[in-house]
Amino acid sequence: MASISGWSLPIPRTTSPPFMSKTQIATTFEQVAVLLELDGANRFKVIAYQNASRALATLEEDLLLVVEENRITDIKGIGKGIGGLISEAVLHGSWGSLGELYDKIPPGLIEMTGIPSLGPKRVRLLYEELNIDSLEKLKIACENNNIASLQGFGAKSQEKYLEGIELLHRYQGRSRMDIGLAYGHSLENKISKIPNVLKAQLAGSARRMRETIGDLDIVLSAEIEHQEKIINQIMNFSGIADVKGQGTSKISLILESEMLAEPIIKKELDFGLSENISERSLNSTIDAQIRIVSPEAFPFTLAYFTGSKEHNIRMRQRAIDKGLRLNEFGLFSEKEAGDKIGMEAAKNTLICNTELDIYKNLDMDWVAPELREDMGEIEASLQGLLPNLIKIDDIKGAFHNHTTSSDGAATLEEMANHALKLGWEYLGIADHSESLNIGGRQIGIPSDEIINQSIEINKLNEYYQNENINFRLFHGSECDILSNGKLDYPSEIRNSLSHVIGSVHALGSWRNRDESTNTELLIKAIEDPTFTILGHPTGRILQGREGFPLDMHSILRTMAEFNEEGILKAVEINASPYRLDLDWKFCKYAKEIGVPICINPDAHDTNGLNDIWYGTQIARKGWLESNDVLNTKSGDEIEILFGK
Ligand code: DGT
Ligand code: CA
Ligand code: ZN
Repeated sequence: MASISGWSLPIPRTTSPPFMSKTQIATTFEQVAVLLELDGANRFKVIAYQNASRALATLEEDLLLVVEENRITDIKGIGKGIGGLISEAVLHGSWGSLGELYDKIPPGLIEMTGIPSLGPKRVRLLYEELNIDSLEKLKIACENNNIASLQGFGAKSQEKYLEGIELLHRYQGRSRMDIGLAYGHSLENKISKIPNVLKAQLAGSARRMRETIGDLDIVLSAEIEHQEKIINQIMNFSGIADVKGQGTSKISLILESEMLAEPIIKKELDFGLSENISERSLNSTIDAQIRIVSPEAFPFTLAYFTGSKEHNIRMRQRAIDKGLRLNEFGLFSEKEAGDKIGMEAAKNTLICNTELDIYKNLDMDWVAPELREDMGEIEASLQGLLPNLIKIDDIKGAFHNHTTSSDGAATLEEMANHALKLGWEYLGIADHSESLNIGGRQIGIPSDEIINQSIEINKLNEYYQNENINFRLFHGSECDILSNGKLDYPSEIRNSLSHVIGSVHALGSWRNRDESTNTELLIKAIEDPTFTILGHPTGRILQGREGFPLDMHSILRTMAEFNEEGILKAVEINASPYRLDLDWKFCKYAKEIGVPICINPDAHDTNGLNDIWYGTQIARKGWLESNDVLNTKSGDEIEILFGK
């Protein structure tokens, strides 16, 4: 969640050790590191807490056992002082003198660190120099041009901060899909295991696979006589930061990362995703609304809270057109219900055992939750024209992935082995191109070194062939689209590769230009004969930064024209949960006009390949079928399409 109204130390919830869990302590230490930096503490002290946090987050052993056996300082990254704190937290549930630090730092400073380009060190400077201790004061200072003159800051920083404040407000209280789903499925899992719970299911935007999730909605069914006991058991779950409300049929909670301590065993999420989550979810919280209903009402309540609101409105209208009324408790005759409302009105509901029955009673096909956005699904359902959505098992490989040759953390071979483990037929390698610099450091592969990667790839491909392994590597490049619309690298190099993913990275000039100039320049890049795939089309980072202005329809139309002539130009759904760019709202259009889509994890390590799952959810949300997606083709088919 983006909104942080000050931090506080966790309070013990159990009556015997361990009073604090690994995740609670790891999260606390992560916060302590930020607080220390805000306090101007010694750099080494800050790093010590960061290291300890990481060490705990990845510790596989039982922490209580480690503490009891006095082995805590044996763990790499944990020294004597911090080791003592850990023992105290685990054995006694207290935190030494950390409370003083928590009290000392103004909450507004913590909130300011939520701005993407503003770290604790700069926040401290702003506080010391200009007494800025809240987002409001920061906004005023930026608007009055008070920051540009500070040493180390400039007019650009002011602009960035203003943008950041706006983003923070817009996303306030929302979580990225990966984090939201991890919480949602964990909670759903835990609730399902409570005795006498008949069904428990995640609803709301999480079930609809939105790219960000406001709050979680969970619907559970149980016979009325068991409901009170079930509520009490939920209230005793670990991982509840706070209780916002508790009634007989609804509880409203704030969850924290302790909720994620147990691995998610849910089948459709069993895609190695939990390994990514632990490092991404530290410090997060999310709200959850849990509703408890009788078994008869369950499908109606589930459908209602799955939404979207817009879809619900259309469904209600459909019911009205058939002389019926639909609410969260039932589907029943309007005439019979008369003035009655809510559960009372639904007393004589048509019996529906599942959501499917609700749609059936309205002469409609069941609509997959992802599609319930009133974007044409009602009409398609009435006409029997809903798409047969792509599934994760349809995916046979991916084209945009990095290795240690640019900014990846895994070698070519490690990446290939992970792809094999996923059951893929191929893996496209697309490291960054020559021009890409980050902070003055060259990230991309220089022109004269790309041949080395080719040799290595050919060698591996020969090996796969000799061993009769149905797997191959495609040697591509994530080639920078320069600010003038030209592609990086000399054309001979691009020509020698199997595929060229054109991506904009130096967003600066693109963000400062108008939509039509950007569109024109991007089209110029797409028109280059070596260009194959448009990578992360807008450059957006969810909850981090907006993409650059672009007429996406026009871009897609240009690509469609090429495809009509048999020249492959595909657009990427970047599957990283930080990006999910192309936005799902454009997928249906791309498909309708005949632009192939590829789902690309943009993996920078082996686990990153698992992100393909998120991209596939977004593809489903965008109405895509297996046939619309390039990575459902076989290795042989891709080879022909790439012409290499
Ligand atoms: P979120 O939480 O902002 O990511 O988005 P949702 O879609 O989960 O929305 P939320 O949590 O406010 O409500 C869950 C569902 O409940 C929503 O998708 C549809 C249903 N709902 C909520 N308010 C209304 C309403 O005023 N009218 C109708 N028809 N449905 C509603
Ligand atoms: Ca919600
Ligand atoms: Zn990129």
